[in-house]
Amino acid sequence: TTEFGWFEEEEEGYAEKYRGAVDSLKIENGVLRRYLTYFAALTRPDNIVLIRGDELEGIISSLVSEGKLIRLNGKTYPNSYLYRSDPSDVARSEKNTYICTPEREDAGPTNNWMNPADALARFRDLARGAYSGKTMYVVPYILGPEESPFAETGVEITDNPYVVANMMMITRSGKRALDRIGESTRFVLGVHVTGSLNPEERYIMHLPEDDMILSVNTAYGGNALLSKKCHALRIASVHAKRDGWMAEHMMAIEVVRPDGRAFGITGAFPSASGKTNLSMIMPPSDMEGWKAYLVSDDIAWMHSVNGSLYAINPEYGFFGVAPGTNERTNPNALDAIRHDTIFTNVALTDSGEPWWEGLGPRPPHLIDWQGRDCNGCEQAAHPNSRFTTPILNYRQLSAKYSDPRGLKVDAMLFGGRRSTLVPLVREARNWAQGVLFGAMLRAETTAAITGKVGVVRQDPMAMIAFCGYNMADYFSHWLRMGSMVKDRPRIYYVNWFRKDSKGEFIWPGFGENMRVIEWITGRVSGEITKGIETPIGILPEVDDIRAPGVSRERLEEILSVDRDGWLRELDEVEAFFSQFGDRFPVELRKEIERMREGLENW
Ligand code: GTP
Ligand code: SPV
Ligand code: MN
Repeated sequence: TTEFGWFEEEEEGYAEKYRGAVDSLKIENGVLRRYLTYFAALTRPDNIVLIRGDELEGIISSLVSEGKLIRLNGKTYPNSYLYRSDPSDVARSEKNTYICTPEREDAGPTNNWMNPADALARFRDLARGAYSGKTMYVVPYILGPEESPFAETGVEITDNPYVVANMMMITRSGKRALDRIGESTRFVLGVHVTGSLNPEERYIMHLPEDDMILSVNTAYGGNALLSKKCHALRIASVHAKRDGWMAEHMMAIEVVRPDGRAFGITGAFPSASGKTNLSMIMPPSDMEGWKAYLVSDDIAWMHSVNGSLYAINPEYGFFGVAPGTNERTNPNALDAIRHDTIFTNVALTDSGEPWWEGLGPRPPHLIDWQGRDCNGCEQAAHPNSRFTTPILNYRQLSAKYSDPRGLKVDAMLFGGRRSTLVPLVREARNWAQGVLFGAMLRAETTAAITGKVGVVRQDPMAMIAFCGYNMADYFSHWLRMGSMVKDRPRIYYVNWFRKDSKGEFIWPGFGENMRVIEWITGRVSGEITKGIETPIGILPEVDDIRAPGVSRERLEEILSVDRDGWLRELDEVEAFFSQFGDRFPVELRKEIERMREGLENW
């Protein structure tokens, strides 16, 4: 992190007052001490608490006694709690999220942009005195296995104990992180101010050149848990481009077949589109001997090692979508969230248990996510309600999770919600076409982001909201990674979300997705050589997808190519790409032309 010279006179007076408090924390890192002094002088807390690692219990019990956390049924959900966020603050808000670079072009046309100096000025106005009467918490954290050379460190400053509790669950935090930071200046600083929660004055600002994140007037998820989307994706993506690796919005699993052969698979799907569920997949009962172990449910950092690509999970816990989770769709998640879990914005039953749409039969009486009596109300849990659970609670964790090098990646998936057009699965002919698959990712929007639900939007690599720099350069970086890695993973595009004319899902999804993975392992291992070569990639022969629950007719429908539909899709994709002008890579343009020509002659 670069040192900064923006102490203002006004804060300088307060700085004197806080210098002693900061010194008493005995932090050896001089840059961090200066930051803490400055931000304390700006926000003016009553006291400062440095998180060392054993504070979680105390923070939770004080939240409980203040009535901010509700203790759930101790028999069925031991050490678990319900939190209700402000109703105006229930999802990531992309319109308030900014990449702050000196040049607008470096943020690119798909990010909101602000000049770093303006971002700091705005933050100072909104944050001044905002911690008064409160505690300033300092949370040092590590992203990645502690022993990994690929791990990064960060420090989040916040006035919000709910944020601290979540950060302590989803990152490796406390003394071990501070020790790892040592005297290094290479840590990311996040400053979070709960503030008024006024959505009109909400800002989530990223300053990649300073390794700094400033977040104000929100306390929800990815807006406030700054290690997650802000550091591990937006800031890390800038590091990754600079240093030749990949910070991706991907789940990662190790799939082991009955013959003992293991495959590393990563997958990028937009928010609330199936990453966590796929990462926790339970193979269907007739696929005896198939196993899936989790490495990551949301973010993968991938590095080239001896010519292969390896994925680590920067996180230490889940912040997963609750609705839709049940004994059939995701038994492994249900098992993990049965203890030591914070639920946010779910409904509450009369027996003190959490409830959400899709969990099972609706109890006769519920309290909804806003704490109101729910008599016949339409929605009891918020559609973006979530669980925060330590990853060590998860029963099928891969040994690769703690491996400093991570999981070797054999296949990468892209996908998203598309009720029409996009086939169940297709394989890219080569890396460049695979990059085009990712760049062409378009999906129906979900409740994970504030705004309209169900509209198709372009979301390249599921990174539209998370790439910390110009997305055209990001595409070039993907292409470059293809030449850096010799043993390149194969790239696939999947779609679990095709619907029939009645609006029902055609593909059963969840555990059944293992049948698509079975085909992928056959392709990767070279056992399945036949496939249908089409301009949009290689599709499986219908007989090569073993899906007892889906009729042949319906399977054929989701494994076909709608030529005219794809030509229209290409028009829309190209209209999206046109905003990048000359910065858009030539190689990718060639791939588009090849696909278009192929379709025209198809
Ligand atoms: P974020 O955590 O927001 O990044 O989302 P995610 O990508 O992890 O999505 P998640 O796995 O939590 O799934 C979101 C919603 O999609 C849940 O309601 C799931 O039940 C549903 N879902 C996940 N996988 C499938 C599937 O294969 N088929 C269908 N029909 N729904 C699915
Ligand atoms: C997402 O929206 O992509 C999430 C939830 O995973 S949040 O952590 O709020 O970003
Ligand atoms: Mn998720």
